[in-house]
Amino acid sequence: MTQNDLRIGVVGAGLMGADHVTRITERISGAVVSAIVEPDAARAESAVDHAPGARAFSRIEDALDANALDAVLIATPGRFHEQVLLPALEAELPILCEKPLTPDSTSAWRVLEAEQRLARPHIQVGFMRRFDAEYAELRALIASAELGELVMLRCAHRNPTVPDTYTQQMLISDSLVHEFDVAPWLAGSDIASIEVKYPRRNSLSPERLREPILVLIELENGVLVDVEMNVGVQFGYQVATEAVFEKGIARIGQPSGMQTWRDGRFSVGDHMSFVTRFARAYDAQVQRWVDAAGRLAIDGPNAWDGYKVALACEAGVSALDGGLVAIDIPPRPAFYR
Ligand code: ISE
Repeated sequence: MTQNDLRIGVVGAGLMGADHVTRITERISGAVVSAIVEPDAARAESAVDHAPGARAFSRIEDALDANALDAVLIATPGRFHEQVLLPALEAELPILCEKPLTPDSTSAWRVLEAEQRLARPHIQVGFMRRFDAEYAELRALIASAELGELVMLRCAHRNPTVPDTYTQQMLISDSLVHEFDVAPWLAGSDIASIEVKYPRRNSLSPERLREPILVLIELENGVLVDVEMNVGVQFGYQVATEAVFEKGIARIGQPSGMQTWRDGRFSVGDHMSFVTRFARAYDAQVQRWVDAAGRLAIDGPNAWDGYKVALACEAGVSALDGGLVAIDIPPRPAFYR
């Protein structure tokens, strides 16, 4: 640790929190994990083992009172975000908040109100796909209009399995939440409406889930986005997009691991989890957030983006019951321009 390192408090030491602790300790420059905020003692202890010198706290308030951190990375489940965001904003600390900002638009709005009491935005939301090199390349291609206008995005979002805690609504609020951020970011237009269709159910999925689902997202500029949201594919983790232009097609997210020829077969390595599929994107996201903190700025999706996604999630959850659900986005506060 050097004297100028940003002292990060990681809140939540589950799968993503633990992954961020290792990332910051081993791969991020200019930062150190100085505090772990985690009520589960075993998890906290294991996270501290990977972050030499870090102190464990069970509440964010205690870490703040002890002056144990300069910045906060929130990796708890979304329903606990607001209770960490509000004190962290009050302390005027840089914040990287894993998606979703909060689970619903009313609480997200409260967070926006609290943030607007400060001189500038402090919250960056963890939509890591924006930091994936292929997504960035596709966005540049769309903006260049080299292949004409974008007309459609055809997306596949596939998980091998999901944990027992995963509910039907989480198809939208935990998984599709990423497409609600990244599709408008790629296409340069907000979401106008959402519709959900049900193909034949995967009989191998847990009984509580009616999936896969096919989601149709219409953007304000007329681009139509379809997403196969499929969380029981067993074979691997895939997030792929095909962009259909007026005079060309572009594809990203295809398997890109080792190619093997053996026993009369050709195969390509693929991922089993978002932790490896997006590892480089997570690294880039955290590094850019750390670097931006030094300039008193953020460098990625802000809380207003998080709010718009919260509106889309609400509409998406209601579209699970059938019909097309329109979204009404209020005017963007000047603070976020
Ligand atoms: C998980 O929480 C993520 O954020 C992953 O990116 C997504 O693919 C998965 O479906 C979610 O459960």
